[in-house]
Amino acid sequence: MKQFPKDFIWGVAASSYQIEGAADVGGRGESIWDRFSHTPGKTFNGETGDVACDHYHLYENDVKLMAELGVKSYRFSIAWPRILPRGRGRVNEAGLDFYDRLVDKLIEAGIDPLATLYHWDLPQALDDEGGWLNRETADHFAHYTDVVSKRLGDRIKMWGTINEPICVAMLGYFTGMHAPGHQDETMQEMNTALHHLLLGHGKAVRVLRQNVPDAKVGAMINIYPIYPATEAEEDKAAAERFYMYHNHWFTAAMYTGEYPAEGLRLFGRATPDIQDGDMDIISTPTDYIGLNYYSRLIAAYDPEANKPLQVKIVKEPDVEYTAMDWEVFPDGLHDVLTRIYKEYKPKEIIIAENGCAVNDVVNEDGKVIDPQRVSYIKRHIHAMQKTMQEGVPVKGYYVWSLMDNFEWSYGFSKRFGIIYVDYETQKRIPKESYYTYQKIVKNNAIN
Ligand code: IFM
Repeated sequence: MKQFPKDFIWGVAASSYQIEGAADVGGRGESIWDRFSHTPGKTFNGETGDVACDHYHLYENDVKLMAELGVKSYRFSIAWPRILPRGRGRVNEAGLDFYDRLVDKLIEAGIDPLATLYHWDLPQALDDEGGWLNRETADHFAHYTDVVSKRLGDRIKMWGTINEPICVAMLGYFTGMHAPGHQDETMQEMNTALHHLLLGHGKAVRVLRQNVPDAKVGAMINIYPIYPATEAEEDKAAAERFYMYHNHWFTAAMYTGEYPAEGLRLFGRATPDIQDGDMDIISTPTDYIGLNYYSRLIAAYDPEANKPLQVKIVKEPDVEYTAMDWEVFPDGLHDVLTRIYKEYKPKEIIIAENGCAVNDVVNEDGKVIDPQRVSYIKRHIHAMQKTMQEGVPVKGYYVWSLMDNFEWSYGFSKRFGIIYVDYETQKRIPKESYYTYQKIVKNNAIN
């Protein structure tokens, strides 16, 4: 048995659009994901988050399951259009009331809330004014943060500003796979959206400092270790270029107040409009960095690939993949954590997401046995522990996800939960991985 520190935070994570449902309930406004998922051809089978796990109505039961699991913390996100149906202006009290009830239930159950403010459900009304391409969205985000933190800051002491900005920007403004579905090959939109997201992050940190001085504040970045496909110099350089854009872009901006010079040079005209003072705002000090880790990437130089990165992602044959077709590579967690810590020395790190999709089925006994997920979670916790023993300050670990949910453009076809959800009946069935994690949490140790 390898023990964890007494105050180690074990948690589970989920996000508003992926689980809440109740899309038209309690005065919630339309989000870009409502619009996108209702557009034919955008999601698997045209599935939407209209109902999802109906967590909006079933949250008490879900908190009970978390309490039985024994976790100390629940990372959820707040749906901006529930609070400000048009993104700014009128505040919807019923939306705040929902999170009030949820937070009270969590605290009653001894579970600390960690609220993420932006997990992708931008109010549609703001997208109509340009969304993240519009600099003012960063100010609206700060205002929304003000409203939410004034109401909930007496009980929520851990906040995350934005989740996975690279996904918002790359999938939302370059590949078009996510809302709002833009496909700008020049990458200008992607870089502009990223800059405004980061600006929103910095402004939100400042608001949170004012409203909840005793809170811990950070952002959630999805990180990939990126390895070259071969030892050839051009593959090594391609891997570094991709690493620079996937990881350094954020960590450098947040910790040094500068985007990587190499990135700015490469992107040339497709760089954002950085105004005086922006980088100071973006690098407002935080208390922790949330890192989401799932897999590694292997990169090769490809002169035909989109400029300026010119990178092709290659796959290792004959190794283990998840139902997302993501390689299982626990050592990558160790490698990337070590590198980020060495380069930026964040005060505290939390693994804000880690988990895997499996094609789970309910067996004849009504159980869900998911050995691949059990093994995935255990191997990643081992890798994290090894990194901690080498001196990297990881303070918490959150399984993605509490329960199966709406996996964005994949709809409900990918199951990431440690609790199975029968979407017809809304019945929850804790999987084998739930009981494995329960033991790890209870023992505060892994064997
Ligand atoms: O479901 C997503 C989550 O919303 C953000 N991080 C990755 C998860 C799995 O794809």
